[in-house]
Amino acid sequence: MSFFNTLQRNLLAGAGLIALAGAAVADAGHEDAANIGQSGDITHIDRVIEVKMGEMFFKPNVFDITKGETIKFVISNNGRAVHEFAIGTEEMQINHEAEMREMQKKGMITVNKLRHDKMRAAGMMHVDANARLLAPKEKAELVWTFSGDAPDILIACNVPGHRQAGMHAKINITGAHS
Ligand SMILES: [Cu+2]
Repeated sequence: MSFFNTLQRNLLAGAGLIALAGAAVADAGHEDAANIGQSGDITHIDRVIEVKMGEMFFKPNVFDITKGETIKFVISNNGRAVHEFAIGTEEMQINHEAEMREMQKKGMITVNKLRHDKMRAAGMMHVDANARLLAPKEKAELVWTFSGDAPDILIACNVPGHRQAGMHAKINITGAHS
């Protein structure tokens, strides 16, 4: 299963399919199927966190989360380059970066533009339950329930080179949500 699921945005509007996409993503890390949680229910949000992206950072870059909490991330790309906000294990981030490199090679992603037309043509629409890829000045939301038990979840930008340049953020999951 590819980290990039190819479900169309309109299909993802169905709640059942959101859950499906979340499961597919969790399976992306091969046999051990790291559990990183799932797409959250937008009618049961515990907390809203605003995140700014730029070269090469997330602000904030540490997220203290209670296990089971549903967070709505409101993500802005205030930078000049394309940036991504992706929740995943180290292994998932590495796999994702490899696919992103492919997309870059095929011209779907340039330094500062997203070519949705090319992604669509290749069947690689970048619609993942656990990630948002944003062109400069774009904004997006991502609702996630941190119910998983994978010990090494982080947030990273997998535009090739960005994570290595420091574009990653720590997620500390503690306790249990009441
Ligand atoms: Cu980036």
